Amino acid sequence: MPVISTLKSRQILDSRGTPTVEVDCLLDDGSFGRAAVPSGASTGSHEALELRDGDKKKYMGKSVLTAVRNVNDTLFKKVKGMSVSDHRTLDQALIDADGTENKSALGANAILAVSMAVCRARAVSEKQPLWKSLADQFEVKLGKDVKLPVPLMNVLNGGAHADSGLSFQEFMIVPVDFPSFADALRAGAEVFYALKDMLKKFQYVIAVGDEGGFAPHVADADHAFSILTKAIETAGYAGRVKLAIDCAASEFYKNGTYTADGKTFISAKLADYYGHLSEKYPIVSIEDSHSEDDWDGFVLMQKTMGKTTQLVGDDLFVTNTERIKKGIEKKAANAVLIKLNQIGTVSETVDAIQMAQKNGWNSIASHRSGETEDTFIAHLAVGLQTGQIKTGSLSRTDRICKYNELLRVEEELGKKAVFQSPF
Ligand code: 2PG
Ligand code: MG
Repeated sequence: MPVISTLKSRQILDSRGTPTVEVDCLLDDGSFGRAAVPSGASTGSHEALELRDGDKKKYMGKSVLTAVRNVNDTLFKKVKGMSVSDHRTLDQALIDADGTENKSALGANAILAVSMAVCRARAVSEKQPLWKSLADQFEVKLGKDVKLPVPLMNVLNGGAHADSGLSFQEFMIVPVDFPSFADALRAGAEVFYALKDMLKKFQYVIAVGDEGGFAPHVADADHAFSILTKAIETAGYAGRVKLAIDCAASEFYKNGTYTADGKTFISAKLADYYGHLSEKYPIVSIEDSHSEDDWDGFVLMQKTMGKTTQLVGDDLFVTNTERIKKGIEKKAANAVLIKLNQIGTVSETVDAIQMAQKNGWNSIASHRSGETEDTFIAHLAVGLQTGQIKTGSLSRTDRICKYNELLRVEEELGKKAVFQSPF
C-alpha cells in the first residue's frame, strides 16, 4: 500500500461565498485525491469545532487560514510517510494530533478535509470508485445488490436558510415508489417544476434559499404542505412522492418554549402539533422535532409517532456515537442524520452510521447548507449503504452535483443497483 507523500491545503469558497478548507493529497505511487469540507448555518452546539480566524477585516472574520496552516504544517508532519492501508489508524493519528474532545485545537474543518482527501487518494490508488473503496475499508458486506439512497429533497426553505418566514427549516419531497434512483430523481425534478409554476401563478416569489429550494412567504407549515401536496398531484405523483420535514427546532426554542407558525408551544404540545400535521399530510420523516437538549420532547415523539414515522436526530446527535448511544438507550428517535463535519473524521462518521445500523435505526447521509462541488456524501451513502441521502433541492450545482454523481454510480452498477424505499 502506498504512503502519503504530500498534503496541500488551501482556502476556497463554499456555496454561500464563505471560506472553507480544501485539501489535496498525493500518495507516493502518484495517486491524487482532493476534498473540501462543507459548513452549516443551523449548527448544533455539540458539534466539533469549525475553526475560523476571526479577523474581521477579511471575509467578516470567516477566513480559515489558520485551519489551512494546521493542515500544511502540523497535520502534514504527523501523517507524512504514513500508509493509507488502514483509515482508522490514519484518523486516530489526526485525532491525537489535535488532542481535544471537539477538535478545537486544529479545527474539525482541517482534520476532516485531510481524512476525506486521503480516502479519495486511496480509491484512486486502488483503481476503485470511492464508494467501493469506502465499503472495503469499513468492512461493509455488500451482497449482490447495492442500495442507492432514497433522496430527501428540500424544495421549500425556511428557518435559518431563507427569509420565507417559515418556522420549519426544510420541507422535503421523498420519491418512494420508483424502480431506480434515476426515476426518483426525475420525479423530484418534475414536482419542483410544478411547484415553480404554482408559486408563479399565485404570485409568490420564486427566488431560492441556501439549499436551492423556493422560499415563498407562506403563512405556516400547513400552507406549505398543502402547496407541496398540490405540486405532487399536478406532476402526477400522488402517493408515489411523500413528504418530510426538518424542523431544526433548536432555532425556534427559547427559555423552555417553542415559537413556531405564530404560536407558542410547550414541548408536549409541539409533539401534538406534529401529530396533527401528520394526520393531514403524508409525512414520512420528521427531523429535529425538538431542541437539541430537550430529550424528553424526543422521547415523547418516539413514543407517540415512532411506529409510523421516521424520527431523525440531527442537532440532537451531531453524528457523535456517545449521543447516539444515549438516544438509543432512551428511545429518543429511530434515525440519525449523518454529517461528516459534525464529528470531523470519516472513521468516526462511519462509527455513527454503523451504530445506527446495528441497532435497527435508519441513517441519512447529509449535506450542509454551505456546500461545495465535493460529492463525497454521495459515495458515503452508497458505500455505507445508508439507504437515504439529504442533499437539497433540484437547483444549484452544489446540491445537484451529488445527485449527478449518484446517477453515475447507478449507471456503473447496472443490474446490481437497487432502489428500495424504507417508507
Ligand atoms: C440541517 C442542515 C442541512 P445546516 O439542519 O439538517 O440541511 O442545515 O447545514 O445549516 O445545519
Ligand atoms: Mg437538520
